[in-house]
Amino acid sequence: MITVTAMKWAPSFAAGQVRDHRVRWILNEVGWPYEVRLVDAPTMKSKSYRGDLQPFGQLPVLEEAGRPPMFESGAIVLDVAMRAGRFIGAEGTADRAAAIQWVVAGLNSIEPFLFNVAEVDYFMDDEAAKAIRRPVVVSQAKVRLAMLERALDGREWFVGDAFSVADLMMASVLKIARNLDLLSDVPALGAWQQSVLARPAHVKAEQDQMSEIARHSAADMRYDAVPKEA
Ligand SMILES: N[C@@H](CCC(=O)N[C@@H](CS)C(=O)NCC(=O)O)C(=O)O
Repeated sequence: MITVTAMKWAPSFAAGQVRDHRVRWILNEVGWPYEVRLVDAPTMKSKSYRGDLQPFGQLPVLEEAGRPPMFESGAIVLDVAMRAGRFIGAEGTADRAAAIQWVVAGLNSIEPFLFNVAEVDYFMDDEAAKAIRRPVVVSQAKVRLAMLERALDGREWFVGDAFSVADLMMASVLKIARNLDLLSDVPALGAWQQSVLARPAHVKAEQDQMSEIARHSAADMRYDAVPKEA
């Protein structure tokens, strides 16, 4: 049996977007059953978790009997798709290379720009510093999103003529942009994302994560019990 690690609770801006939703999504797409292990902050930050599961004290982690545990949501999505032989093109083909390329582009060339805006909106307290930084990072993110919309060029899928991990990862990454209202200038990209997120495998992944979060509270994360050295 596969186990996916997820947070007991997350703040409302993150509910439905915590990165384990990507792992649940690909597992739902390929039809592999899995269990979810909900963890709190002291567990994630513990020496044993970092030593055995995720060196940075984060999630998701995919655990599976007979295999070493795996971290990094992008790596897990790629690995599951390759092992299932679905949604990633055949081995050695140009479609597989392009699918991998777009997964990495989502994580490496789009997500950091969106995260810069998220950091300002969700984590910066200094209002004066925020007022200076926000327009800069919003503008940079919007330029990137416009480039992405041009690259998609009205196609239904990023690679070939079918849904692939490229679409999964890009639509997942763009959830941050939707939450931050950054998609208004790229309506075609926004509409494309909506259609990909409507896939039942994603809807279930998101709903499952959100309902687990709704059943818990911030106190269940026990942030005050995180070991000092973490
Ligand atoms: N690059 C990693 C990022 C993992 C990550 O940032 N996870 C967040 C949840 S989305 C986390 O564990 N946050 C809790 C923390 O850092 O304490 C991945 O894609 O798996």
